[in-house]
Amino acid sequence: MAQIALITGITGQDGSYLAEFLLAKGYEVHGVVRRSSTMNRGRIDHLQHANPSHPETSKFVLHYGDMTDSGGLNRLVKTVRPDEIYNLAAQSHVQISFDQPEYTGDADGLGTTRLLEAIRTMGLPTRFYQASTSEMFGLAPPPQNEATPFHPRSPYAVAKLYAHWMTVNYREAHHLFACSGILFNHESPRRGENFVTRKVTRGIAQILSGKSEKLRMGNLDSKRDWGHAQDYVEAMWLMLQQDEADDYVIATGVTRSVREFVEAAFSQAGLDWDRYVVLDEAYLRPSEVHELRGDPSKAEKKLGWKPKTSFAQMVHEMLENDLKLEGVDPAKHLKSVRRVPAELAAGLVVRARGDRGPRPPRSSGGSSSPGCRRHRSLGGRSRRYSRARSAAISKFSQNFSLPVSALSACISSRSSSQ
Ligand code: NAP
Ligand code: G4F
Repeated sequence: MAQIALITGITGQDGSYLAEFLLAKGYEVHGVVRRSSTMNRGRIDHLQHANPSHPETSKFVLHYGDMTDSGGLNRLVKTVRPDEIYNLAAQSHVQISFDQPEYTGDADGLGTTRLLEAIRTMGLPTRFYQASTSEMFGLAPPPQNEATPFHPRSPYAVAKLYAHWMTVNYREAHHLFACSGILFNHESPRRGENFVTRKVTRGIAQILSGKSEKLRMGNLDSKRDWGHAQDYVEAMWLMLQQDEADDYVIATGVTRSVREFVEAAFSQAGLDWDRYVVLDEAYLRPSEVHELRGDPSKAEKKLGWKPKTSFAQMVHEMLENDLKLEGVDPAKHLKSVRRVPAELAAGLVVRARGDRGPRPPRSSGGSSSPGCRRHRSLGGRSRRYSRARSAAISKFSQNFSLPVSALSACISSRSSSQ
């Protein structure tokens, strides 16, 4: 018999990818949707079309519900009797949580308790996944892992921290199979339009289509560890397939500033970001999370999980999608991005900056990564090759969306250490 999963937040970025992932694994997927005056199912329409909507036979069934309504959630858990619940529903925007602190606490915090309590009181063997967040670390210095103390900086992060500890408590007190996935930022073409990455890629598309001239942004100095949402939903599933419930950090291990994201995206579109981006104080937050960089080594070791998509590929995919949505031909504007394993791209940045993250495995030649080996050979040549070297750096920088300065530093440090 097919495994049954219940996903709250199925209309969101992660919910839609997770539903695809579980359907492909043969699951019967049930999703919770909110009533709204306009249909809000663009991310899952294709799944509904592919699965005829007769609840008796369909592998994909949607139910109305809301995280603030315990009666409805109880009924759902009772009727669906899921093997696994993925609790992804949340008011997930950090800045908006400062305007709606009580609602955010209700939906994101108490909503989790309502689900846990439904499982407990019905005595079901349901496995539970809680969508926790790196925002819970807040001011704690990077790298952040499962043992890092929390210091939340927004009503959103405080609500999520409450939900995290409730998940841990139901595991310890009531022996539920309940896991908390502490996921760092993950993006995709399905990312909500008011999160920074999507705002940038949409902004570029609108500039290229002539719809707008400027992109108004907040703090460009904060740093985030950005991965691809499609890679991250696999980690959620893996957590629920283990022998024991536990909590895991899911991240790439590489951090970049918002400015670096902006530079990379504008550069892929052949634009100089300086000409278009302007500061708008409306996007500054009352309290900011300055730097997030996750250490995913526990997930790597215990779940066998690793990110698959490189930063440059992710940015490219998002730009391609948004250009098409604006009627702009990506082939005319986007630089191609070479496919490169995420670890390699990450390793290059780590080495270039010399101060962060897990090192890629050493090769017998003592070099840190194939990428750096390639550069060492360039860097070791005589001065008359310097022009060719600069050209190579520039090309490499464009292909992988890495800053030229960082690559140069990588090469210089490799050369001087030889
Ligand atoms: P998202 O795109 O904002 O999706 C949020 C989902 O929650 C939507 O389906 C939304 O429904 C639903 N929702 C919101 N309030 C609800 C309520 N009161 N009752 C029922 N459903 C409600 O978020 P995401 O990026 O997919 O993230 C998924 C989860 O992971 C969230 O809990 C988020 O906080 C957490 N998380 C995300 C990241 C990240 O970088 N993406 C990182 C760490 C943790 P509507 O479509 O009707 O609005
Ligand atoms: O894209 P953001 O809004 O994401 P944030 O605040 O990191 O939260 C996201 O990731 C969390 C995981 O760590 C999730 F839990 C959460 O649900 C959400 O998915 O902002 C990223 C950074 C911030 O430092 C912000 O101040 O970008 C900065 N920023 C600068 N200008 C901006 C803007 N953020 C937004 N949304 N809009 C701007 O114009």
